[in-house]
Amino acid sequence: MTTLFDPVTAGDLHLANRIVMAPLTRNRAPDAIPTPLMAEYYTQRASAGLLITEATAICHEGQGYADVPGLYGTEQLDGWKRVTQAVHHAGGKIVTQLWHVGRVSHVELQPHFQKPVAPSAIRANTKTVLLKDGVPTFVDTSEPRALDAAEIPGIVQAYRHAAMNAISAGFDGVEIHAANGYLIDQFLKTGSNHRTDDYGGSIANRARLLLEVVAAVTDAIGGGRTGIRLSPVTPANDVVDADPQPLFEHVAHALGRHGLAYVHVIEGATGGPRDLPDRPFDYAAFKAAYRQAGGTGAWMVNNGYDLPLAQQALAGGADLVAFGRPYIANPDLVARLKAGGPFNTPDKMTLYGGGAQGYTDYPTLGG
Ligand code: 8OZ
Repeated sequence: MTTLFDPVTAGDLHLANRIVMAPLTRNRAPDAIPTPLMAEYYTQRASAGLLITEATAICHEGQGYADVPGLYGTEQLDGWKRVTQAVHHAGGKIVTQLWHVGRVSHVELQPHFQKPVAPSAIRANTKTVLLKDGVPTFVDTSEPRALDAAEIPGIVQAYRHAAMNAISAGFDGVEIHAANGYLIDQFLKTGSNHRTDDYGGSIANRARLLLEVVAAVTDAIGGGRTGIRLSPVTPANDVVDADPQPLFEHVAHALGRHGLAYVHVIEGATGGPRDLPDRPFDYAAFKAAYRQAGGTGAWMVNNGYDLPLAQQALAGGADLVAFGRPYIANPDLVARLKAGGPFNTPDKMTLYGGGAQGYTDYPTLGG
């Protein structure tokens, strides 16, 4: 029987085990520049088969929260080089998550205080985080403006460029963040996309931006170094689709052709219930659509997993299991899962922003 501790190959990525550190926003990168403390944090967790960095903005317009990192400036890339070198030195593998927040932003975070961009000029009923006198403060997102179709090639180009930057900064690959109500997910779903051009209306049109981004990134760095994160039914950041099953089966089918390293699926509500009675979804049919289309990437599952549920997922055909909250407080999660625990509990007060406290100071087993 396959266990979480067995090695696996995901595209070009040869992973020592099937335990993945999920992307976790921690807001500790002032001026969007990764710090030496971040290098320490990721290195502490390098025994994971794969580390996925916190969501990282591909361009200034893609920024939506205070002190999240970027992948578009020289100093940002120098900061990431320190992270990837330290993780590789510790024997780990690390990909970065390519992020454009779309409408989940605030004018204060945008170039020249401009409106955030979105498929349609519909405000997300959600909060973002600004720093007020250094204190993280939740605020409503700003009213966005609808992107002109002529601007979309520039956005696709920003993803391509960020993917190339990621490789030059030493990452083993990238994960395209197409989940959780950010730009790509806003285009996918009917609640946030009211466009009447080639990027709105039909399923094929709403999936067009996602597939253009996948084509550009895989063309730039290779499908074997590219993963994608999807959340078919999450209500995170106020997204909803009227009929997610055919939408995501279309996406899965189209992804099958791109030779991706992995597909990363958030089951249910991000960080919340796995089963949503008002948003039913057949994940097995979604995966079958991907395999039927020739998709050979690793299938990565996420949301609320513990050891028994993870083993059940592997027995059911998943290849990788991503752990989010457990990785906040357990840098040696692999060893702890192997030992059957115990597990440290994360401190909610130090999740977003701050320094070493609640970040790099969680103890390992026996130390
Ligand atoms: C928590 C806080 C801010 C951003 C996501 C990037 O949900 C995030 C995020 C999570 O994907």
